[in-house]
Amino acid sequence: NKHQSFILWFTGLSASGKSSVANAFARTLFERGNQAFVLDGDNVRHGLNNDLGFGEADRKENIRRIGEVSKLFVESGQIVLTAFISPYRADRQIVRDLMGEGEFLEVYVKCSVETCEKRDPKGLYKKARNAEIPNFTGISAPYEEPNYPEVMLDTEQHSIEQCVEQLTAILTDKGYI
Ligand code: GGZ
Repeated sequence: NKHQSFILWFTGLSASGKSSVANAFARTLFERGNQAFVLDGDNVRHGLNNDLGFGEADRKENIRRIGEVSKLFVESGQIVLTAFISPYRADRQIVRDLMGEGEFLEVYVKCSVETCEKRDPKGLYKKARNAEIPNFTGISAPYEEPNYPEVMLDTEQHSIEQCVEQLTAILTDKGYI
């Protein structure tokens, strides 16, 4: 393979399926004998970044730190899967620029606000509509779609399993796995 270690940077709305696809794909990688590690809100926002909120500046800092930590993991030989909304193009570009050529793959987990709001697994969209949560992505804060993601997965049209199959096929085709 061309690349032993790299970042798969999942981006998309809350409830789009980023963590589900990332975790399912990490299991696939593990079964194939690859070293993979998932960074998401559960292990980063509750720990390293528990001083950060959801204003624009804090989201930028959230992504900056996640980028730096991911780079360290890549240096240690892992395939890193990150699952954060990362709503700003410029912030994702900063992480891309931090990495070597071909070491950053942007995975756009595409799903409309309408569908994410229908799923609403944690009731956050409802709270955002009631203004109980300010700056909620897709409702009262922006989400900037990637212009040229390396991979696009549509969780509105496809199941998590189908998305994992697509991702496996694309990364195999590109020579990453
Ligand atoms: C968006 C929020 C917000 C606001 C809390 N806006 O579905 P979840 O719950 O588990 O994922 C969301 C998570 C977003 O954190 P990220 O670190 O991925 O965001 S970013 O990359 O923009 O920094 C959601 C919850 O935190 N959450 N408040 N206002 N999502």
